Amino acid sequence: MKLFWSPISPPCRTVRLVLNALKINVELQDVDIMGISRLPLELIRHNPQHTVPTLIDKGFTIWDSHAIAIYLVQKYSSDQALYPPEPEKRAIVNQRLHFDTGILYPTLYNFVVPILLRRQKCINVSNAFGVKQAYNFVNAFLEQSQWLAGDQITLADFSCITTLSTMDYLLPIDEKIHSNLYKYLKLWQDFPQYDELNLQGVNKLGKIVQEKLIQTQFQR
Ligand SMILES: N[C@@H](CCC(=O)N[C@@H](CS)C(=O)NCC(=O)O)C(=O)O
Repeated sequence: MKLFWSPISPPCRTVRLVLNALKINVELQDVDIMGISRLPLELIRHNPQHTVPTLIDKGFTIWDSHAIAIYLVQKYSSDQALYPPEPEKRAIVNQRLHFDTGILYPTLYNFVVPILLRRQKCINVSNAFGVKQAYNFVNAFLEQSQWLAGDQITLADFSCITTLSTMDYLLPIDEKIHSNLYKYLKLWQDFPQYDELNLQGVNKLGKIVQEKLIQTQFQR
């Protein structure tokens, strides 16, 4: 099994967390998503969108972190707890997965990409507001339970944590305003290999964003 990935990409870190939770070994191929070196031909050939994460498993190719995560649990896990089969429980997990695709990740993307690729010189107020609004939503999801879709960890958590922790690096979550969310991020710190599989990539992307902001401040 081969994964095209990048440590700075939140959806790639989600897939690494899921692979690790399911104890699946994978060959990793690092892709330069900042566009300095060329994309691997194998990725271009298999995924017309050229995005990471992309997984190739014995000739079967699948991309999009949410689709990959569901595939891995359904194909390789005897325990379906990460993606519970009961319709109501699964519906909640699905809602959170779509929330990540449709709201959380695009909010982070809109915040970061203009700084990384379009020479935006400072943090845009409306993009920062979007991040705070996303924090409000997730804080409300966590009113009833410690994990995002109930009392047990599910794929909903694996998907949203990588986006949320990246946002937290850039706009730190205020314990007084978003206390549930603040506790939720702390909860993850005990997760096996969380630092290696997620936080190292969060720090890497965070530092690149900070350096870009400093560089562009001094450019005309
Ligand atoms: N919804 C997708 C997002 C994938 C995505 O946008 N990946 C970015 C990196 S975070 C990428 O490959 N960007 C390079 C490109 O679009 O060419 C997922 O969850 O996997």
